[in-house]
Amino acid sequence: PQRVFSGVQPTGNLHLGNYLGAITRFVALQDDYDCIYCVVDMHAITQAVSVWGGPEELTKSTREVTAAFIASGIDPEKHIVFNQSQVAEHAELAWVFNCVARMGWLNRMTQFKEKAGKHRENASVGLFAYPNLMAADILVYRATHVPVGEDQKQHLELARDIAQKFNTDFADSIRRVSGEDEFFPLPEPLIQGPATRVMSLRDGTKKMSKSDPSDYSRINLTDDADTIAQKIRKAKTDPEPLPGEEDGLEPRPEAANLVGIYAALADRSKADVLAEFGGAQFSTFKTALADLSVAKLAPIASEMRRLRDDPGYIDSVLERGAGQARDIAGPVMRNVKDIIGFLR
Ligand code: AQP
Repeated sequence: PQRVFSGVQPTGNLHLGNYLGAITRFVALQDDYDCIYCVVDMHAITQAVSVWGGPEELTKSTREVTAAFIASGIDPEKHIVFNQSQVAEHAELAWVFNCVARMGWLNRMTQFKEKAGKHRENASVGLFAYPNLMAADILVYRATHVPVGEDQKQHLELARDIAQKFNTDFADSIRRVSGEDEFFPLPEPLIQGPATRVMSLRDGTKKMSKSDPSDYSRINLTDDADTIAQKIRKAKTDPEPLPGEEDGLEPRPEAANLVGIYAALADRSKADVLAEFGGAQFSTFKTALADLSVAKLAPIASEMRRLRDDPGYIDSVLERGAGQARDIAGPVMRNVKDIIGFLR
């Protein structure tokens, strides 16, 4: 089978957007692909220490994302689950990619602009080079498919550009070393379904995000039933009842978001959800959405709590996964060195 790679940052507040946009897809791909799911702790430190919370918080969040993976149904016995910093090849290949990618390519990345904000001079070099590390994460396993939310699409296109430039720049050497025409595959994004972009509950034009200062903007995977219900009750809406057709959602970002969340959680299409709730008031729809959210998320939260009490188990999963990851990344990186001409 073909290989899938994807990652989630351990930066706290794992939310419904991460769950629907990423983790549920990771789960769904397990039958058809060899999957590598990574807690990308080296990406987490690209932002200010105050954002990722410092050493204790990073360790805790790394275990928490791992617990969320397992609680959501990722099977670490069948697939590889590990944290990025345990496999040195990620950083090694990222350096090579720093020298393949062009400044102009990275200058176009909208996530850097959003995260660096107005004070770009104060952003870390790592935040700027983040997409190069992400390309290395994927390509060090020569992964072909990458399930991500829509916000990561631009980064994935950059990974393809890097793979292509490497393949072209070193074409002769690649043929000599590996006998292939192309060393790196061009990885494809897997972005489908009704919730590829879950928006903030306070503002339907902003994506739901870990770093939003308002906790009411997101549903955290660890929220209890009352908190989930309250956040949905308070979610921003407009005064109109729900439309009967999808077209009617277009000028109404908050309504579109809540319907999209419902559809994704229920594994139904938006049209199907609107066929049921079209004409209903938000109060009615929000009650149904809260009930559905609690039904889907409460078992995950309780399994995460159980796993939290067993950090030894989580750590052993990550250690074993890292060993398996190294077994794949090591030979690829040795080939890369030979292709470039690094003596070893
Ligand atoms: N709102 C979202 N809707 C759908 N998918 C989302 N993802 C994130 N937010 C949404 C997807 O979750 C995966 C892991 O994301 P990440 O933690 O590695 O990084 P991120 O995208 O930076 O997450 P946040 O919550 O948006 O963090 P901050 O606040 O730091 O910007 C990815 O596949 C992503 O697409």
